Amino acid sequence: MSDSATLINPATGRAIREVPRADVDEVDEAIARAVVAQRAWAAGAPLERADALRRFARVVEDNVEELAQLEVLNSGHPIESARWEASHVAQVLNFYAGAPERLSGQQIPVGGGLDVTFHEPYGVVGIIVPWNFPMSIASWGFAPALAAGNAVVLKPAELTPLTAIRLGELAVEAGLPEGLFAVVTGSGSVVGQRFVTHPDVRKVVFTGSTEVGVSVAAGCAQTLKPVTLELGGKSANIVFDDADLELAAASAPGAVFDNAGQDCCARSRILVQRSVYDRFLELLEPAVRDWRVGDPSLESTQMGPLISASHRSSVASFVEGTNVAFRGTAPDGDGFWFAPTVVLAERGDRIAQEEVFGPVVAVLPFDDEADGIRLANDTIYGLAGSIWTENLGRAVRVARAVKSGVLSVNSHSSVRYWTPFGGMKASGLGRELGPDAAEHFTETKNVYFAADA
Ligand code: TXE
Repeated sequence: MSDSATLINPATGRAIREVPRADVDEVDEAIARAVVAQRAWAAGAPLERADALRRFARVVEDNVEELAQLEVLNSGHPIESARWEASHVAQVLNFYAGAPERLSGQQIPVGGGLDVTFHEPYGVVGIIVPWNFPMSIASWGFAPALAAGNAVVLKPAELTPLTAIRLGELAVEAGLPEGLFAVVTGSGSVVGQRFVTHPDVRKVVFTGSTEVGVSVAAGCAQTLKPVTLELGGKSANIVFDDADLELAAASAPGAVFDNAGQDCCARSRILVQRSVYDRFLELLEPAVRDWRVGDPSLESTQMGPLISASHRSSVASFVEGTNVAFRGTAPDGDGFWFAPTVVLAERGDRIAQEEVFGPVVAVLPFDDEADGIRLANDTIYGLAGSIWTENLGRAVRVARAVKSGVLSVNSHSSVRYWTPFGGMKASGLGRELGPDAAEHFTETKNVYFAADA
């Protein structure tokens, strides 16, 4: 028998709904149904899978507003961001709806016959999702996994399951076979862990903290189960003295405070060349003070609350004892509010090394190009980063030298569904999205046909 968890609206602190917490037997039942559904799904023509995913995309498009409102309620995302996230899910589905007919193998020259390769689906894929971008991160896994002929069991984060639950219903409404895409709510240590240990889950995709990611990978190693990990970050926003400083400063708050800093790609370290350090801070201050924090249901809001009371305490603990340069504003009262905060940091400080996952940015000076690169690489992470310079040669050199999976020059872009995304070092293993993602949900089979038998 499953028990339930109470969901809280982070903007008000009030309870909104009870959601079941599955036990191991219920997880096993979902996996058993997925095994059956997957066989029929993979046996169908590629066009059938493509059409089904296009229908799923259309149903999501028709329900963007409902999904967005659910995310505002459950996660405190500003409504405009939530609408973008829901539309993004439809776009990801549409993009990978093109994959079933493009999963071509190879024909390799051999003597005495014919040699061909097939991209075989794994079977059932387990996807474990965090609370920061509940819908979009889920779709990065389930869309390409389904396109490649797999079934999916998806575990949303305990705090934010509402949009995932609704996506599971919309999949059935769109005509996807019953059991093919199952959303199983519950705790990480029960549901997530069962994906890791169950022999019929043949691949795991995990997004979350580096600590849990390492334990998921260790568990998957026991059964030689491939795993994709999207983990933490401490990404650098590197501002050189030849940059367009006005533009760099104006865009810096959005690069770290979007989603209240609860973003694995948040540019949570701003590294500024010493010769323009003071000028940059002068320009940054009004941009931070103007960052609009408040009611997430308003279209003018740029940043909502943090996800929970305990996460707010954790974020606050990072700021204690630091040198705060200036702060933005946040509402008082109920809800897990935290004002955008700019800290002047030294190399080696905890605030310059660890992922805060909140609206806190550390600013550090550097001397020259080599020093800037050294500082950018001076954390265990390597997910994203931005480079601000008007010097093309420098942009090329620095982009090649910074050890991050995703970099952006004179902008802060990180995720486009048609380009690869993922981290180096402690930020992860494997890549999601981009042109090859469906193939990552397959195993290559090589078959030799003897012609002279
Ligand atoms: O992550 P967890 P939490 C970082 C961020 C944040 C911290 C904690 O710093 O403050 O992690 O967040 C499931 N086996 N990031 O506690 O615990 C869990 O139920 C299998 C950064 O939410 O890693 C949830 O669905 N699954 C990151 C998911 O794993 C398990 C995004 C993530 O939970 C499990 C999120 C287990 N033993 C957090 N234990 C980013 N950078 O994007 C938990 N889970």
